[in-house]
Amino acid sequence: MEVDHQIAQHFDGPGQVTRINPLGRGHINDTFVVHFADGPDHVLQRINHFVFPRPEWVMDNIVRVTQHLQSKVAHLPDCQKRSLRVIPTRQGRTVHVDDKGHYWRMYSRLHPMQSYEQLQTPRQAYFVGRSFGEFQAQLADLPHPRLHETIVDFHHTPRRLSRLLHVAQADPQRRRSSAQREIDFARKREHRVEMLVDCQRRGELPERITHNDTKLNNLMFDEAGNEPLCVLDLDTVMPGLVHYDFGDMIRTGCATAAEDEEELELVDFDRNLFAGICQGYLEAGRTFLTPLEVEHLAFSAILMTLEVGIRFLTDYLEGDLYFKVHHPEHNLQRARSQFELVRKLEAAETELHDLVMETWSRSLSGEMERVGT
Ligand code: GN1
Ligand code: MG
Repeated sequence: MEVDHQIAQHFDGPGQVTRINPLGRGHINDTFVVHFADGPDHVLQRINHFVFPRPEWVMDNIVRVTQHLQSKVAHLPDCQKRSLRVIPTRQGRTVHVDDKGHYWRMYSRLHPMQSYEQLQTPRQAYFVGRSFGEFQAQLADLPHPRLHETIVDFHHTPRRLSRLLHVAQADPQRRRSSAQREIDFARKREHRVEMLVDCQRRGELPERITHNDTKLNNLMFDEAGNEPLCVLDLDTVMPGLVHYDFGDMIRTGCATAAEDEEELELVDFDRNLFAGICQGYLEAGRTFLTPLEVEHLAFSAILMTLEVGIRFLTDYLEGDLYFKVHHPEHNLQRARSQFELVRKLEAAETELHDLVMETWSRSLSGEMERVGT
């Protein structure tokens, strides 16, 4: 997609735009890097308006969250690399709306840094867990009012499943026959999807501010790729359960294969990476997590993996309206790969739960040793 330089010129960047190139691998927004004649590169994004019906709410949240995070890291070295910074338009607004009604925003570019599609070492995994745990801890005292829900019921798994079954019934694209096995896979887990929302309804799990999209590639590591510095993709930072972040971290941070892996025998998770994430997360979460939150962490890895599989499958049946796809079967392939990962996690559920609980008691008694040092 070509972007008119005029769009970038609406923002308060460093002078004349020279080039705009595509960037990143997100499934939702369109992302570009903007080069300027006399200043550092910036990131330009077109917010997916179909996915985020109220882009101005997204930006309200992001401005509050990034300012709060900046205040928390101001004393650290490289503090300007540790949080996103929104670049306003020349009129002082957080978004530019073009003549076609598309919403655009700009960030300063965090450079040079790198993100991962797959982790290599338990030490990296430890840092991933710690980073997202610290992210939750840093936002715990964000002043009122409550953040906007940028996507309503984003992680309401029971509603995600009912929607899948409804779409499967209607079968608008005549794709159901090719996905029957996957639909049955999801339906068979109907009795498990209520667990977290039920606990929350009963007041057993507290609402917190969570990231809600803790995909591994939403974390920027330093140039050497050792230590994460900055959490990206703040569009879904809103009220949620800690499990949404922990679960998605495990789904993407411990996987041995790509999210859309076609060869299902390659799909599994790595126990050492699981242990690393767990240790980092619980160490950061020691100050705020409740015992019941910890109790459900292992399960959340299964639930979040199942949920995203359900979402991919629903989108396949609806004709790929939500996630970007590279071929017509892509969402089905993603769903298959995620459901295979669900199978593997389910088979190890007790073991993973025990590991979480042991790590938690060690972290409470201060017995943590550094991973991989
Ligand atoms: C989307 O934007 P990206 O690619 O980080 C999606 C997540 C999914 C993820 C699956 C707003 O995240 O919920 O888990 O794809 N984001 C939104 O890869 O729906
Ligand atoms: Mg995203």
